[in-house]
Amino acid sequence: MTTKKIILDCDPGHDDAIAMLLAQGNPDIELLAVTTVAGNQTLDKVTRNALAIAHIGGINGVPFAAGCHRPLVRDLETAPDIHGESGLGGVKLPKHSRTLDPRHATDLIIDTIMSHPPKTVTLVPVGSLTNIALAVRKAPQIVERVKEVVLMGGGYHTANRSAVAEFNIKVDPEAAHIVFNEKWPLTMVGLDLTHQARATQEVTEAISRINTKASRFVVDMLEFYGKSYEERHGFNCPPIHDPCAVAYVIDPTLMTTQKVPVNIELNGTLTVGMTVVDFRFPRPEDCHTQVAVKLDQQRFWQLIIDALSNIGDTCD
Ligand SMILES: [Ca+2]
Repeated sequence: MTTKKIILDCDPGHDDAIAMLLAQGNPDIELLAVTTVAGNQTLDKVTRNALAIAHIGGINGVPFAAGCHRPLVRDLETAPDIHGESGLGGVKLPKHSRTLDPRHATDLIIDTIMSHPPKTVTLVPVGSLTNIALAVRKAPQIVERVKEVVLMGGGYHTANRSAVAEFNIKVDPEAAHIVFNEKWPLTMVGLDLTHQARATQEVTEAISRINTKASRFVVDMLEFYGKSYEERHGFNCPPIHDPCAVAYVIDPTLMTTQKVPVNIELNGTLTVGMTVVDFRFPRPEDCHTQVAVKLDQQRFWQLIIDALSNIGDTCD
């Protein structure tokens, strides 16, 4: 299998952390850059968390850059109810001496895409789409240049931040509108898919048996995150959203998809941030968006477990 080159744009976040570790531990992924955006917590917190996860996962030689500290138009909304005040509640972050790339995330994204051959870099946003929207406005040539965009966000029947909107899209719908309306191939790995990726007791036990610093860190995260999800949403096993987008890049056969138009509601009185998915026939032939529908759960969790096993013990 050819290596898949990705840029991970994230807001760690428990599930973001697992997405980073999956990208690091999977041999088919080449992580080119990690960029952060305010979302689950403020930019300083999610950026600090990203660097700490890099340390735990032994992610070396990969530039990390901080991006936007707030959405394009709206005030910043964070998710302490799910991720805690630190953005990574339930774990103690290790001390390390890692530093950020001096560039703004949008510049790192643009430079990375433009310095690689056309159609070789996949953008994987798993937070709000602010950085990606700004990057595409600053350098529209990246649209033709990327291989595809595979994002975690939205949902066609399922929502979590309002009755009809998912968090990543709801907090910066204007950015999402920009990203979904550019003509690059875009896969929406939304809540309908990610709610099939539940960290069951069996999964947690399998991760626990790996017994490395990274796996113990994941188990501790899952305990906190699981409790948050139970209290906030009544789930007994929490959905692990963000790694699903990375998993799709690794192996698209893990999911079934449907090629359908998707757009973002900006003006509804009840529906701002809704990903409006048009399943009607006939489907337009030039449709550049698709939505993930069904997950092969067993193979998905095996990817996570294998990646964590591959990482081994990396930090002090
Ligand atoms: Ca995220």
